[in-house]
Amino acid sequence: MEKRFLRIGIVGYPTFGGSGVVATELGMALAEQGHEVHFITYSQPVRLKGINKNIRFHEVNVSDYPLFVYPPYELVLASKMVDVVKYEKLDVLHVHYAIPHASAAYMAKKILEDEGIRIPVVTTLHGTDITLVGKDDSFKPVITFAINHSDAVTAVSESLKKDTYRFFDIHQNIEVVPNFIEPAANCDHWRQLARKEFVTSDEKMLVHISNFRPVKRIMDVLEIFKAVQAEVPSRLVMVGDGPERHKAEQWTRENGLTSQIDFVGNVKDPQEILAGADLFVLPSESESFGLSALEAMSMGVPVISSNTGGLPEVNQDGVSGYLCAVGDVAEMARKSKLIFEDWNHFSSGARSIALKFGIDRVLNQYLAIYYRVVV
Ligand code: GMT
Repeated sequence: MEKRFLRIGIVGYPTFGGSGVVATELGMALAEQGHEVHFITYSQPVRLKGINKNIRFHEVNVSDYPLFVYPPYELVLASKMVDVVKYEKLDVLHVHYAIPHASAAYMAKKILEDEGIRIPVVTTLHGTDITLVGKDDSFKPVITFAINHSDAVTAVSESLKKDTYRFFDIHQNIEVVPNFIEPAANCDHWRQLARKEFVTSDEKMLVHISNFRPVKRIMDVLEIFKAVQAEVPSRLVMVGDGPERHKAEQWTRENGLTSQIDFVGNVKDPQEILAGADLFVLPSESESFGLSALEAMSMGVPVISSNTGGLPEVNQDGVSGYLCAVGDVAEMARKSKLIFEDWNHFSSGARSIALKFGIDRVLNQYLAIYYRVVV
């Protein structure tokens, strides 16, 4: 049977975080294939680029009223979903990150049901919605309910799927649909440009990208770099922003490393920087997938990471880099140097693993789920 083009609502965080990046890249790829995509969120997604007549953006505006100590975003979001589903005649809502998107979608679905409109909801779990925030008891009943009442549930790794069953009372089937990348083109050109900006020809370039939250252990990144640069001429580029940035910058000054560590803030297209890197460093406390590591690998950049959560499903020990125990900074520094000694092996290993996470396969997996729930 010929599959028709769908009208898909995508709800997510419009920020630099992995879940927002995945939601946006997925929406853009679906639109490219001819589906009509409606992004519903509080601001224009940062990764949204180019012009495509199949893409619409619906902003969720929460008005300020003195009574609202906590503005009711979830309610306004649910109302916006009702409006967009009804008037844009959506076939399916795909919500990324359980909190509060899955519960808002449930409410929208019930309101629409009262009006005789059926809208299936697909929920994608990304990580901290389960591993950090979701298992907080104050969220638990709502998240459990919203997951159990979604029409389909996906998780970005086997590890996250297991965690979800472990932390919540879920009687829904969870399908693993991994994160993906658009294979990078013209890496050599970008590599030259990035290296010219950040390093000299005899220096190694290390890169870390994150939201600088405690879970990312950015102080470990700095300690690893301190040990590496004592033996190998090198520089570190810290991409992103967040609560631990100030502490990290202070540490850098106190350790006399300001001329070797650059804090560049949030960057719209991190692959332009990654292209120049010799090593990507991700020592997280917990990581459901590690999209930034995959982005690095797609540029042929080896990864030194912790062995937590979904990271072993992305970074393969001895092939695309090395995995070490959380907090074992000395071992991560030692293995970083091993990677430099056999860089071509790790670079091509990284690139070939990344190719297995190409967007096409994942797009088909999501589309199969949409067609199944749309009926
Ligand atoms: O990295 C973050 O903390 C942001 C967070 C998010 O929701 O944007 O990332 C989570 O989702 C990403 C996309 O699926 C995953 O690649 C990250 O591993 C995951 N973060 C954590 O589990 C800490």
